Amino acid sequence: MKAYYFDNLPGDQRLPHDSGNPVAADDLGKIGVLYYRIGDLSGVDALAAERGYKNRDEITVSPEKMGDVYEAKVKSFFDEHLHEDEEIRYIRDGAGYFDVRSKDDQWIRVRLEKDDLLILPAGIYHRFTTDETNYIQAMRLFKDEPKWTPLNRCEDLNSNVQRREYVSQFL
Ligand code: KMT
Ligand code: NI
Repeated sequence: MKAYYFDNLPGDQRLPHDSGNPVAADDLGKIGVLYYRIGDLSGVDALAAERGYKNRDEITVSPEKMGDVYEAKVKSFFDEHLHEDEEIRYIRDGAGYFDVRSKDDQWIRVRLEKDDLLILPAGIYHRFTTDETNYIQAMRLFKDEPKWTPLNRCEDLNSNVQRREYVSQFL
């Protein structure tokens, strides 16, 4: 894991866009973003049990796996959005970037690789992209039916329950 402020320069979203201004894991915690490095599935099982997660699946984001829709998928993952559930991702292979909004609404880029696990709280604005290798395999954990419908950023979401809870707890 490596986290830093996004440089906001134009160019391919899959490039690092590293401003050179790092962000510590502790500071991610202050906006509710939790990072763990977990070497084997028993560690994930323990975390899942502790947080009441019963279900999981695996997704591969790559042109090989997704074919013609890959480019469109990667673009849509990169639209700023929130979810009404936590988003837990455990990276099994490859790499990618989750961008999360800081307290002052800047983008913080979090690079994840194999064995990195990230928890994004419900209600945080974020986006995702693959890197230049165009390949990531991730496990997604969920409690029951996943409520991962991406809700794109807009004024109306200011009154969304999960957004309000996130704002009152962390911002
Ligand atoms: C998401 O929520 O945008 C994703 O799960 C992207 C693929 S998983 C690395
Ligand atoms: Ni998301």
